[in-house]
Amino acid sequence: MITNRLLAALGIGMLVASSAGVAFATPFTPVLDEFWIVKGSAAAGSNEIFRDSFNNSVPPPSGPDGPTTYSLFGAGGITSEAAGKLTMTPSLGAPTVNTATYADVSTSGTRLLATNPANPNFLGQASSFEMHALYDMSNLPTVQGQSFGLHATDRATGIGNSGNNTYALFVGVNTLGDRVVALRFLDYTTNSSTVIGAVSIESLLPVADQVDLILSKALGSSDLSASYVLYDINDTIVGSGSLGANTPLTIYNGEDYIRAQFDSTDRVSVPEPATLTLFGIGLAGICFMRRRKMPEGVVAIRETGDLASGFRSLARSPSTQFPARTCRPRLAPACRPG
Ligand SMILES: [Ca+2]
Ligand SMILES: [Ca+2]
Repeated sequence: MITNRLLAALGIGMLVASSAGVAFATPFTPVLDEFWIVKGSAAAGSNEIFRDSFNNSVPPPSGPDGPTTYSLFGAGGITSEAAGKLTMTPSLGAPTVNTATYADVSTSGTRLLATNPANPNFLGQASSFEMHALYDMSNLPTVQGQSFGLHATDRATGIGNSGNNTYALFVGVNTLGDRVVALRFLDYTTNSSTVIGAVSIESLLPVADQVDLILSKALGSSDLSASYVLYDINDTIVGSGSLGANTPLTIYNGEDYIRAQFDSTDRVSVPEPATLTLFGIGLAGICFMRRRKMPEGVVAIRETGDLASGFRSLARSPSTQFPARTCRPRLAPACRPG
């Protein structure tokens, strides 16, 4: 049954979305080249359980597992799939976080993984896995609030199918205006988020063609690892590193499994002072409705893409060489695991 509260929330939400999506003259349109998951380890033998190369011109929610491969958030922000590239326009997505002066608008796709522990696709604590999002570096964020990235979110059956935290590995812009690879922790228990680490990649931008964002987990561990690899046009590694190496990236707190999500966010200005109150009420209503009617794979608080909060206090993670555990997919299919 559609309640008055839902109608009010939806109506104001649409007003916000339509009036807020005009903040930047040139829309931010990040491009995702590939999204894949490998289960297992080099020692135990690995198996690629999922890969979307975005090469059939049918955009998400369709994917390799059929027409409902993904759960979409902000579906309007998925703007095209062509020639092996998924282009997003997050300003056309859904508003998520706001202050008095801005709103973050995002779009995301969450792969609907198997929920049965017996299924080989199940990403439980007992398994080891890597999830990858390979982004094109031609469409980069230019201002704070714009980002593209990879999220790992825990899920639990029996408690509303939601866990208590997410790790977001993304390319964004810091307070100095530098492009960075950053790692953010989202805590749904305290409804807060923290930047764990960020590394500037500004000096590599002239040669970087693609960035592989990787969230992985070792066998039996409760913690994730976050890393990235930058490639040039000849698929030579020009930069790599890890984030949060000195911080336990604990994600299993008794939850059952992990889901992988690609995500992009843009920032739009809040239109009129007179509408701020309605804006807040509308978003609160939407959040409330989402909290109660949250589709699988969608979480109530989200990465803002804003590196300002907590950025001064973050410790730069040591830049370590990332071991080449899987071949770069687009040029070396023969090297793919499994
Ligand atoms: Ca497709
Ligand atoms: Ca957790």
